[in-house]
Amino acid sequence: MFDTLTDSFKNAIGKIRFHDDEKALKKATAELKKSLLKADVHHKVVKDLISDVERETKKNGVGKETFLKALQEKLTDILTIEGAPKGFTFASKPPTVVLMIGLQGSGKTTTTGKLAYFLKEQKKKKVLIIAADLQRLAAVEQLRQITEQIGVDLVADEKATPTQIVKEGLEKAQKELYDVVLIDTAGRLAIDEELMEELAEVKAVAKPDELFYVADAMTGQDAVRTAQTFKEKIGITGVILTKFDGDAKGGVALGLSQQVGAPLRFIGAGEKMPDLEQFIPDRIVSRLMGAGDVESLAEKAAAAIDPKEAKRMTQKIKKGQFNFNDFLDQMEQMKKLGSMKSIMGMIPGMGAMAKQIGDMDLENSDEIRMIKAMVASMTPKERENPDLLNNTRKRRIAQGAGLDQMQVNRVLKQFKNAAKMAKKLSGKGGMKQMQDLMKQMQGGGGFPGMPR
Ligand SMILES: Nc1nc2c(ncn2[C@@H]2O[C@H](COP(=O)(O)OP(=O)(O)O)[C@@H](O)[C@H]2O)c(=O)[nH]1
Ligand SMILES: [Mg+2]
Repeated sequence: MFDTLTDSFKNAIGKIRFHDDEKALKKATAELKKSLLKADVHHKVVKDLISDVERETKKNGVGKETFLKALQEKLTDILTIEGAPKGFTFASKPPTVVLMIGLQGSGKTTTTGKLAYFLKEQKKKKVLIIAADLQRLAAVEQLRQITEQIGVDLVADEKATPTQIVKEGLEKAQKELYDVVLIDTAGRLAIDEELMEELAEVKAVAKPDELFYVADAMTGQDAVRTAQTFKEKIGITGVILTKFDGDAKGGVALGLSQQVGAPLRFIGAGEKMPDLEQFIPDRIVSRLMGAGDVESLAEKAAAAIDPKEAKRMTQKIKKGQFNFNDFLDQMEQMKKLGSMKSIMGMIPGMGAMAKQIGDMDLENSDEIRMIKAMVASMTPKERENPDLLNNTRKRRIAQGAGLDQMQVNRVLKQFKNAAKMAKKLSGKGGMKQMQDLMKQMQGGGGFPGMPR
């Protein structure tokens, strides 16, 4: 995420020389301007940003430090709407009611699921979803599948009207003490009066604490314009930008809050449930300036990883007892953190590696699939103790997994090496070794286990 933008900032920063004069500053801002426009940031936002950064830098004496400070301040300024909450905030009296609105196909239903997943897994909340899109029969079915997958309750009734189902859902939420209620609504291909009336009625009944406008990032500046219209006609408290993974440029995210006058609150970057990230201005600025976003990463990890379990695992690794069952458990935990690329992007200095990894899919890489097939063909004892695997057993496993014996040998060797490496890293001086390893990987050579 934000690759193009981060690169633009890095380039511009690199253009400021140590013996600084206004010429160097001009060169840097010209570079920044060019690349921001190329990334699709709105021209007014760019003009405003450049002139403010120039003025502030000059005021404090031209130099790399002053330039960076001015840029950081201005970016935070652009992304921040005064008085707007940082991250998701809960109503003082539960349930917190959230209305999801937007055009058809923008990603409302998917994002409703993602948001529910985020609130359940990261915030440990009891979440109820109301299906108030009764335009299309398939819409309710889609939501039913999503809620089953993530284990969240759903209120739906194909024969009710949107306001009826919302009333019914809210009553249930009151009675059964839900923390959050998310309401998925119908969209249209374009803005029309009938839709606006329906949404206004639903809004009157739901009395939402949050009104999220869901916008498709791939529609560029159109996303901004429709958000403006919905803000005028219905009123919104925030925007969620979806399909950010398909928008290579990413500049819309930078100008959106200022242009719409409502904060960008979340970004969706993928079709899976964990692919939703909070948009918190200072953290995003930190990432744009190449400093990573350790806070978000720590939050995600803390929510996904059970500390007791983590301790048990570390002990096993230290004793060299890491086995196939542990491996599968770890894979499950990793999945909750989201895509590998988004995780890497949050670690300072790892942006370049994130790019290399591309969209490596933890679940579906060839290696992982082979290991899963092999584990499925093992007896419980073999899963617990990889050392049991002699040639006879390996042959049986290869057959069961539909692999040849060379493949099985290769995977076993990799697994043992990985366990050895983990044991080493968990000991003293492990962090330093880890850094060396990362450096090696960044200097070409690829990432071990990466699909070729
Ligand atoms: N790649 C990608 N696809 C998404 C994202 N969000 C939604 N989609 C896809 O966009 C399509 C429309 O989404 P849906 O939630 O049904 O839109 P709705 O009509 O607004 O409810 C579906 O195929 C989703 O899988 C995203 O962040 N990234
Ligand atoms: Mg929908």
